[in-house]
Amino acid sequence: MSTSSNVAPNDLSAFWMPFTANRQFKKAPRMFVAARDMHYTTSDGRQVLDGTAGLWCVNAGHARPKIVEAIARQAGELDYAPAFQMGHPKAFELANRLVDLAPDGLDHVLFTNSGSESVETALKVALAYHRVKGEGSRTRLIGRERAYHGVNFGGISVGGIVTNRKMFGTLLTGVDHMPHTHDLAKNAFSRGEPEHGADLADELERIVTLHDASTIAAVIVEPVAGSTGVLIPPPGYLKRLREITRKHGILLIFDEVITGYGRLGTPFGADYFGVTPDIMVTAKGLTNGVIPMGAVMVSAEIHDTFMQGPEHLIEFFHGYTYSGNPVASAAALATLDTYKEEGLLTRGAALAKAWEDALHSLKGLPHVIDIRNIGLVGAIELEPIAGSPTKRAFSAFLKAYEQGLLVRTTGDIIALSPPLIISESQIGEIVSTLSGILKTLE
Ligand code: PXG
Repeated sequence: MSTSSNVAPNDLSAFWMPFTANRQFKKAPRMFVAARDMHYTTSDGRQVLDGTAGLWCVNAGHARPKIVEAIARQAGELDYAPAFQMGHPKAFELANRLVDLAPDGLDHVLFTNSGSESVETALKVALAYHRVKGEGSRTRLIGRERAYHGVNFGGISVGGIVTNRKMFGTLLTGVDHMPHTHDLAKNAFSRGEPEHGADLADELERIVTLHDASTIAAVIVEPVAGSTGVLIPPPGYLKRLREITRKHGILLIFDEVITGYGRLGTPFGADYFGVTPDIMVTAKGLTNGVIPMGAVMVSAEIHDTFMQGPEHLIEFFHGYTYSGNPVASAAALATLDTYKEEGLLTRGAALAKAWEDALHSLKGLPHVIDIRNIGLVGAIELEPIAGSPTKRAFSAFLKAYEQGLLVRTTGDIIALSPPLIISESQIGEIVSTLSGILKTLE
């Protein structure tokens, strides 16, 4: 029996952990018991520098007082209000704040509880929008190879990561995929946007020609693909997708679950690339990761299309028990305040050059076949061990953890995305720890 005073319980079997090598973990558990600013504390009392903002979400750093206080206050004042047919002020206030922050043209917000739910919400809005408009033949959804759009059925259908798809049957029908833009042969060790590959956007024209535009509802892409190993689009690629979708009456959805809330040094990826989608999917940094919440921003054109017919009728049959939950809304408002007060949504731009130079100093170390960076995102791609893909990067992850640094790995790629409060000396610390590890990797 474990009690609440047990910081490191020894019976770990009941919790089937997500996206984790469960047996490996439970033999040698890695437990965090506290966190503040840039650091976690482990159950054995060590400090670990957070090189990943948790899972790309703790953009303002850990245990920020304003957010902690807002959650406590809200839970004591109005803990829950029904999400359907009732309201509470903070959800409306938050929606207005998000519309102000989002690129011009995204004027309405639907709330969810995660990135995965935000993706499903966006895909359903897109399908229903065309149907309400009288273009119900537009049912196809176009994603991209290597894309990550969460783990629900719509998201894995438009997603392009085979391990996340192959176990789960036939998925959604009527989905097609564009090629990804990752090209090591041409673009290895690019700083920022890689030079080659903008023409890959024209693959969308080929898909439109194959299926006909009248059958296609939406195209969904991550402005920068994160989970799959930080794949940065070539200059002009996203603009071209915007032109093609607009020309054919297809909605463009940006999945900004990772690129949103300052990760690239701009509030959203849309701002960084100067391309505004019709729908923007967000989560993670919205509440600094503290309380689950997502937000989907849509254009006035989409929203207004639904607002017709008798006024007592529900316009869109979708939503969650916790859409716009009061405590989550309070957490998000305090998070946005923190971002604003500390200039965090643009701090990544000021640090980007130092970050880029630090990461690229690892070029030439053993096994390093590519280094990529944009804003405060980085990736170091390693040559896989022959016959044992992922093992080399995973052992780098384990060594980093032992040496007081948290990184993420996907395949044989080490991904980095520190909280936006990181100092230049902490950037140096990340790189020097990794440098030592890369020199000793098998
Ligand atoms: N879209 C994108 C682009 C994401 O990156 C999701 C949707 C799903 O969000 P939820 O909240 O349902 O997990 C994500 C999530 C990693 C990592 O280390 C990335 C994510 C989640 C966990 C780990 O790359 N992205």
